[in-house]
Amino acid sequence: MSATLLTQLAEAIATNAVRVVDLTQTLRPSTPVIQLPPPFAPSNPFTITEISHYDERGPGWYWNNLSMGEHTGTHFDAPVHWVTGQHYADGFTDTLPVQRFVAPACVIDCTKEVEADERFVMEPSHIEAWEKQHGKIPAGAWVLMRTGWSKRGDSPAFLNGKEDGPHSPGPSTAAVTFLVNERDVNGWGVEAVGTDHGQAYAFEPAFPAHHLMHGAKKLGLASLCNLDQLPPTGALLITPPLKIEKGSGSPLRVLALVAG
Ligand code: 23J
Ligand code: MN
Repeated sequence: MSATLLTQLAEAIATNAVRVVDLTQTLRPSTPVIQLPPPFAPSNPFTITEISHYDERGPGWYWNNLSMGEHTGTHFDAPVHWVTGQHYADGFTDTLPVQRFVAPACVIDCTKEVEADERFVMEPSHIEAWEKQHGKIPAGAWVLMRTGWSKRGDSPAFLNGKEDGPHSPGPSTAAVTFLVNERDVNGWGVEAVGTDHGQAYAFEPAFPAHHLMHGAKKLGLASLCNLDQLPPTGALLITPPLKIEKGSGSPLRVLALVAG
């Protein structure tokens, strides 16, 4: 390993030969939070209150108190988030190997399909079609589902709750099974509020992106944006969650390094 590799990378970032793309939604009180039906316990929204603002409470400094659920806004799902990943001692935000927070990304563009059907289900056939064009998804890569969903911002259309639950896109059980068993991915990332399809409570198993990914110690990313600024292959993601002791996930800043 040569020192010049990192020197060259620093130079490329400084000159914009390698772009740094922000895949993070702004965290604010209007940030949509996943709504679970009763009897399930709700997650708190994001709140921010001033401690001081160059005033009598602190004349020389500005700072805030924060409160939120771990799974708020652009956030990271750790393996222990799901009951299927509960036994992984190295599956918490504070115990995951940090190498897993730096990994390449494959971006599958489902924008057109989701424009036609907001309940689009991504199947193995979509992954196979992508691989025909862009090559095999390498072990240890993130797979990101680009849908354009982030353009809905903080509006009600982002959660898109209906009488039969949220109408939002996501992967089928077969697609998740393929990515876990046949491709050994690092994790699965989406633009919607959660990694699973809006109707995934009715899939078998329920919530396959959570059940199967986390059961195999894979990671999750939700509420991503700016995926339209990424190439199908070649981006490098930087995704360290907060080091919460025994954390199941956390809001985070997601950055992508993109050459050219
Ligand atoms: C808890 C229960 C169900 C779901 C979720 C959380 C998420 O999507 C999440 O943020 O991990 S579907
Ligand atoms: Mn989550």
